[in-house]
Amino acid sequence: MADDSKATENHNLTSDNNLSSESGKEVIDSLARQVQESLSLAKRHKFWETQPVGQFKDLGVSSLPEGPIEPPTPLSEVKQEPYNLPGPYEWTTCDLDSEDTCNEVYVLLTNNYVEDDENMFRFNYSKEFLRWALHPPGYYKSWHIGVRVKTSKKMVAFITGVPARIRARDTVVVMAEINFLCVHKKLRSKRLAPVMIKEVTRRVHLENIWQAAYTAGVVLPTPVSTCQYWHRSLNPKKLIDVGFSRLGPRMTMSRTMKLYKLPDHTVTPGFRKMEPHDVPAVTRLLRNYLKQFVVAPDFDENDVEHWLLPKEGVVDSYLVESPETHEITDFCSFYTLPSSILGNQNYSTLKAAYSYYNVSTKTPWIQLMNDALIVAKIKDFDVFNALDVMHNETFLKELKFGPGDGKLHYYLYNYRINHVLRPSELGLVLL
Ligand code: MYA
Repeated sequence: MADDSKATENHNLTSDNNLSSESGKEVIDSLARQVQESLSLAKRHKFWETQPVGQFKDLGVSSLPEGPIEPPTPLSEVKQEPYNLPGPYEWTTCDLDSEDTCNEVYVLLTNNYVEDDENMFRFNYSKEFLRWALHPPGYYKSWHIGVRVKTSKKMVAFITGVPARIRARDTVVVMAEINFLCVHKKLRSKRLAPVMIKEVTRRVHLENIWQAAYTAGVVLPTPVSTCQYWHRSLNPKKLIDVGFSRLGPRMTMSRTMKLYKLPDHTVTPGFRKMEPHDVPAVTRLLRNYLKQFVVAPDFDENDVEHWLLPKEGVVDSYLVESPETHEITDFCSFYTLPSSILGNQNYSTLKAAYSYYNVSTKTPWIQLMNDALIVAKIKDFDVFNALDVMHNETFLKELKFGPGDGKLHYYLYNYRINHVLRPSELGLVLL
């Protein structure tokens, strides 16, 4: 946007100038045009400009109606054949239940998925996690899409969708949650990503679904909200040793370790692990809590069973059962997402817990989430991460989380929300 206004300034400058000769004016006009073009080109999104997503030029234009940007096309008009890939590559539908396929996906992501800005850490989703993330109720295998080299069959790219009911204000919309877009490092910048996005879109359309939700670290047209990660050290010595955090000014290692020390046991009476028989009560608690956010999942009992029942090494959930009434009053959960530590002599993995869905009705937020930190510490996590979504801001600073440097942008495909949302208006966490 800043570039555009600069270009306009340049243009005005030339047309207001009293130039003596017409040819001089033409030269300057053409120069101005070139400057304008190059400045706006730098900000152009050749692919995203063609897609039904909020465009930067429409930011703040609240006269456009909220809801779908374009209507569904008749299913018979949806392209029946896959998009063309460049010659050496072919599509493959991935069966994550197959140990071999799951392993191929795991290896691709482990070596090529998201890194931090300084390339010190790379997400290392486990195979169990991938199976969980990609097999929710009603999933479509056809939405788990790989790209292979035709000759060697090596998997070199991946993208996935899973179905979800997501509420935007008063409307529940069936959407695809798109995740795990990855192109092998050696094949970057060849415009493979747009083909993959078009192909997953086509396969989503074939199921008569026309909207999607996704998050990314990069700015694209146009975020519905921009959130920030906060980090709570659980093992500060390791975090400092591997360069994840730095020793604060006037801090020694022993003072830092003391600062982040946590009790050995949780403190809330009735705090315990969630069990299968808790699914109905947790669903009620969570549905009631999520009502207040502008964008949030519409979870039913099947969703809660899948996404929130504890799964070893994947997702942990705890709740507070009132010792007197046996009512379930509070809930907290986190998922396990380690990162590979790139090029460190002493450590290869950072064990990170990511705050998932939390609800406080009786236990104060700080006490509830401190208990979550205590169980994460007991389970040997090095760091507990949380976005500033939902009510998380009420405990982040007090519980000694520090702000991270990266931003996470939330997007909706083919769905317009008129105002950019504050993170606290978001009730959605994507993996
Ligand atoms: S976010 C995680 C993304 N993955 C990584 O960051 C892993 C490491 N990076 C890579 O593997 C590659 O750099 C990727 C791009 C694959 C990301 N989301 O092929 P290219 C646009 C959307 O030459 P490459 C996640 O998984 C870019 O702006 N678009 O680039 C959610 C440019 O378009 P334009 C992205 O670097 C994914 C074009 O791609 C992203 O080789 C949600 C360049 O293509 C990104 N993260 O490959 C996907 N990064 O010219 C959208 C770059 O217009 C889903 N680009 O600027 C949309 C909904 C679809 C379903 C709809 C159903 C109705």
